[in-house]
Amino acid sequence: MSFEYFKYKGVNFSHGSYTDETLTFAENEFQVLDDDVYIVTYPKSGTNWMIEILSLLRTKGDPTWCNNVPIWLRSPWYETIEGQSQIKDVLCPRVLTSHLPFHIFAKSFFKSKAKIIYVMRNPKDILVSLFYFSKMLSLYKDPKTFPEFFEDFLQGNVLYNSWFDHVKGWMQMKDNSNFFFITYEELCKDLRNSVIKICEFLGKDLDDSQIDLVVKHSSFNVMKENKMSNYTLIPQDFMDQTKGSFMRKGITGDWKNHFTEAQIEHFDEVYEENMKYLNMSFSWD
Ligand code: PPS
Repeated sequence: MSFEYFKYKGVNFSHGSYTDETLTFAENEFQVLDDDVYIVTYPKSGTNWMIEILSLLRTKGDPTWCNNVPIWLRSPWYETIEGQSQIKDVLCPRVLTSHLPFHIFAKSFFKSKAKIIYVMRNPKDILVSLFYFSKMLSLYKDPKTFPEFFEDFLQGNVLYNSWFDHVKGWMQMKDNSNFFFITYEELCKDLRNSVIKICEFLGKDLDDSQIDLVVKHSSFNVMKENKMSNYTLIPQDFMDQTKGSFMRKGITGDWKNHFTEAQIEHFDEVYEENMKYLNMSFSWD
């Protein structure tokens, strides 16, 4: 079973977890607090990895909280039906999550001192990760074939619309002091150094051994075994674990195992066309 999509301000959402009311609330009425931290991402960019890292930073590397409380309760998606009912129980200072594009993010954020950590990932790897995840999660339309999904992704005909628009929208914030962006690729390449940079942005003071613990407990293998973080607790009719695994591969460059030469060429053309005015380069360029 998969839910139908509807549009809110031009963006695709799924009836499974969103309504016009929750989105209107998220955009216009939700009260951001000055000490909030938001993890903002396009889907499959490393959202949950960042939740795990920030959860471990809160406990200075002690994994007890991560091992006992589901990841979605530690840092709910504030725009979803479930997330909005869970927020009241979130520990302060709150760490909340969102996939919302820039133009419909909480208006109150822009008058606050709250912080955003924006995680980006090579869109080719996002496409592959999202293809497999869409087969499992009822929130997403079941992708028929890889070539069809490939086109849908490039045209933004997916949940939360186009990766290109998401990134271009949020990059308007890139020079703001309360906005920090990091890539999935950086996390993979040097997790320890990435954790140190995140601590600096958040003003967190952890010693070397505490940082080591954060790195250890947020590794792919540890998260994959942690049922509070690997999404195996989600009911089958919402996330069908027989069709895949949320903690799928956790690597960079898996697109090379999926794209044909023609798809690489087509993707690169669309990428160039969409990103040429951004004046930024990324490790995957
Ligand atoms: S979601 O559904 O949008 O919230 O997904 P998101 O958490 O953004 O991204 C899921 C992908 O991140 C990978 N992942 C990790 N990679 C490396 N290390 C760690 N610790 C980690 N945790 C999650 C996860 O495996 C998904 O990527 P793929 O490529 O599908 O494996």
